[in-house]
Amino acid sequence: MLRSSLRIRPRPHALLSQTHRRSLHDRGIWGYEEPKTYTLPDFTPSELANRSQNASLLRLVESYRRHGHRAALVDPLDLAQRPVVPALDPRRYGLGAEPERDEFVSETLAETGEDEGKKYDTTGILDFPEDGKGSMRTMKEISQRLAEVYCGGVAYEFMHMPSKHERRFLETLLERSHAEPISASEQLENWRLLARSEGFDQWAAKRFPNVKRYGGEGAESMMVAAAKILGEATKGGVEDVVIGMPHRGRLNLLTQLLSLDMRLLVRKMRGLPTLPPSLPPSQFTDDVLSHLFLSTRYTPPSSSDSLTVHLLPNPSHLETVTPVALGFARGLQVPFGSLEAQKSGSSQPYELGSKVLSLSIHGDAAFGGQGVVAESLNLASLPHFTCGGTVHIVVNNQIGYTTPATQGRSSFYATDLAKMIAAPVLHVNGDKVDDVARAMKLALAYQQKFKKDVVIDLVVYRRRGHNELDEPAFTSPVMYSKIKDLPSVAQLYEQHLVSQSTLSSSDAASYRKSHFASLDEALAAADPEKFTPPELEMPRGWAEMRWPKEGEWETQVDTGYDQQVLREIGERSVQVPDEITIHPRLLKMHIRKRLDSLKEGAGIDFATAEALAFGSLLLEGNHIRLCGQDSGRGTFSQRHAILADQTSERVAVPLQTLTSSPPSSSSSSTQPGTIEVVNSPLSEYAPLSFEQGLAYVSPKMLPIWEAQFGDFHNTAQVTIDTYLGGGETKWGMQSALTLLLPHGQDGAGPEHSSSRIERFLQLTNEPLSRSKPFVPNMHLVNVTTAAQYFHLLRRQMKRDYRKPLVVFSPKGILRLPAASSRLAEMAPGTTFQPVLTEQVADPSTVERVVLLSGKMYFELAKQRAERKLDGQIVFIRVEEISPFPYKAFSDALAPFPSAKSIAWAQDEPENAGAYLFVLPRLQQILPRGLELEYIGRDAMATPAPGVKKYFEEQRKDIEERIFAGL
Ligand SMILES: Cc1ncc(C[n+]2csc(CCOP(=O)(O)OP(=O)(O)O)c2C)c(N)n1
Repeated sequence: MLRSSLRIRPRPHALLSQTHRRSLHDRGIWGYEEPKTYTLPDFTPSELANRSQNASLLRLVESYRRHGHRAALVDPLDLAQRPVVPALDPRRYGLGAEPERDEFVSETLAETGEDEGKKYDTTGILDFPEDGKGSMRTMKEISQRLAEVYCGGVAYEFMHMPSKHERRFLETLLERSHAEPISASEQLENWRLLARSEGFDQWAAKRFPNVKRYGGEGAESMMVAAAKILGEATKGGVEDVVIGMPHRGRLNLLTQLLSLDMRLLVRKMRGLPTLPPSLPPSQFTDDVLSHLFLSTRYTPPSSSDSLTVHLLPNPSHLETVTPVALGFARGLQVPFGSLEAQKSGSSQPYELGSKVLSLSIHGDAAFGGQGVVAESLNLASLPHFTCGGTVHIVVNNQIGYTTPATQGRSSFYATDLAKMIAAPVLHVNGDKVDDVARAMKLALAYQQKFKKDVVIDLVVYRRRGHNELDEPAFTSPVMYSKIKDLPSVAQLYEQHLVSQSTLSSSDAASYRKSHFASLDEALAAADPEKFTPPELEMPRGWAEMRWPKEGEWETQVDTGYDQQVLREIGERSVQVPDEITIHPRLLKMHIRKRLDSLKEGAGIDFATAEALAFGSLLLEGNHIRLCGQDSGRGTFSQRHAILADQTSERVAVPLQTLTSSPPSSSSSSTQPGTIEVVNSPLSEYAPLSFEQGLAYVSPKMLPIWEAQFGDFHNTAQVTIDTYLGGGETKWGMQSALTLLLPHGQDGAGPEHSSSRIERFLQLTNEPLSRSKPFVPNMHLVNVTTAAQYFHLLRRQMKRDYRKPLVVFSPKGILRLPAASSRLAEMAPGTTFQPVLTEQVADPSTVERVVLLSGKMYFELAKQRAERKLDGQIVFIRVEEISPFPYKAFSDALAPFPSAKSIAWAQDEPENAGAYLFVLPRLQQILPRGLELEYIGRDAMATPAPGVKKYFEEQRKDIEERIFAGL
């Protein structure tokens, strides 16, 4: 029965209005995705009347929708006792004899004891397939239909969703389509996929018995699930699918569904590299078998359309790839998809999630156990993070390594976490292949309609141990005795197709045989004599980039910019739109100050320098995304990149106007890029990883992630280690990801004083010896002037290669006049300087040279003046700590051969900061006969003392030691 097409406009749902409320960014702000409202046909008056007349029947039906999943047959092992679900007993609703509570068992429908002929009007309550019988149905028919739909091979959890429209969309769709026939050709294709996946694992076990590959055996239906999503996505006009997935079945998916060259896989299995020989092992160390990745075109069987699949590289750390893939999926769309849509003159606004699909595959133990999953789910509908809905597939083999689900999570279902974003969850029995395909179709239909996340709990099992060399029966004997006797899903499906004459046993056998032979052929073809790994595919502009040469880092690029245009950029960065009335104090402390400094061409502070760098980069066609907690205003109230109207809270990002109307003084013909300024949720791991994903999309993208205070980056340590630090060498993927980590001792205590410079220094690939040439994996800087910051940001995009940059960024000197710069220091011909030294009238009077880094310089310079020691002691600042600027340092030291002592000063403890890194390096360039003295805090268990008294005592001590004896 069809529902009326009457359209009602619902009042905005509480969640949606909350979204409006919590979003500082509104319409017109680049990257802002407006929350949508949906209307679906309401019930007709006669349907409404019947719903109230047959309220008991309605309660029964609603109970199935709410509780049916608990009685469904979704576990192929059927290990857990399915509970008796009294809520599914019609008698509880007066629809039969008196309830006998213990009697009801959900899978065998209870006799109602009622007159079997009695019929109920199901109008507006339950849909039946078109069978000509109309809406009057017996309780038996009704119960049977409900049990078929809600307690079969797919179980649905959707009644927790706050939107009535979304619930009704799903309910209508699943009730109509739950038994939709699957065509014989699709069934055959699905069987071939299962057979290939199973065959691949058997082949690998035979040919490479000692290689751990985390096979897909027991979870082969993941292949069907993925293929169905890709097939439906292709039909729906999706152009790119971004996949983040872990180890399990990854190789099966890569080689048996996607077109990863089997010869690459064989090389990996033989322990050989798969990166091309043009990337030398001195720089590119490659990665393990289970981290293979690809970008490829995919054409579904019997389709002429295709799409691009990006299966992203992953580290072993489970779920780290999840937010990275989300960032990649958004990056393809904002700005690139949106800009393409604008260019093509499309009248339709670009809708996230329609052309690019995010597909996230998880293990059951990791999904519930890894906190980053919760962080990532939290990004799903946030205005500047959403990528238009992710389809999640939890490959639920009911065990994590050796840990059974009962010890791995507190929740009932492996997927319960997804309810935090009220996503619908479909639990599917992995052994029921047709149900898997139907569930995936439904999931994609939901994502495409609402552009929101949906979760598939694909319940399967793991036929072998965690890896192929493990014995699972050591720890899970009952589970594994059951699995031992279970035919594989490929075998079960084969039997099913043979029984319905879709497939013959002989055809099945010959398909398997020829598949095995084709794998052997690939093995032979992968002979290192015959096969060399091809060059990496470089999508979206990366081909314009190159690999830097060893030692090239020492040459600085001209990062200066036309001063007149910079002035205009600066003015535009504080131009308030007419419709916005900002806070009056901002006018004085921020806008006027900035305008004055621009006019004078001096006193440019850090925030202004940053705005100038951003604006100039935009005008050169780069896209910028600045993301961090409270980054719009800036933790230190220094940035004010987002201005809020004092009455409506509407906001403006003044720099954004450069995109549509460049300054009049700019003669550049380049189409300016976009800027997205994002206040992130209060987490680091997922947002930083998200920016890392974005950074991989294009070399035109400058994603900047900012920590509230530097210390907090360490909750995202996994991504820093495995992507930022090691990504390029493992996968040959460059990125310009830039971290701003406010750093500095100012008495704020153990956790607001340090960005753990020492840890980043340990992450660099910098050799200990100066004479060993290398290509740095990242740049680590601690800048002390606004101009230096300007040049650094620009350097990120001015080179024809990309490198991650970590800025131990200033806090206390953001507005310090001594740290400000002249506009002329940013003019054409100027560059970043890795070392800053001081001009001394007569270098021969200098007795002591103190090398240091960061804001401490300004305090010491002040002290020196007060102590009247100018000319006796000189400070040399290292601005780029790694790669260590040997040459610039030697040049800076050269004028002071008569100095009697050289010290390294730092306000961090001895075991922290840059000391242990610079020591062996400075020793290579110090003037003969001089030892490097250490002046700083003693080694400590924390980065800074917790109380002011100690802090001051230590500060004073350092100061005294620096000037002692002069
Ligand atoms: C962050 C992290 N912790 C621990 C591990 C070690 N480990 C590898 S696989 C695995 C079990 C994963 O179980 P599940 O998520 O269910 O996936 P499955 O292997 O069962 O498919 C563990 C604990 C890891 N890889 N990453």
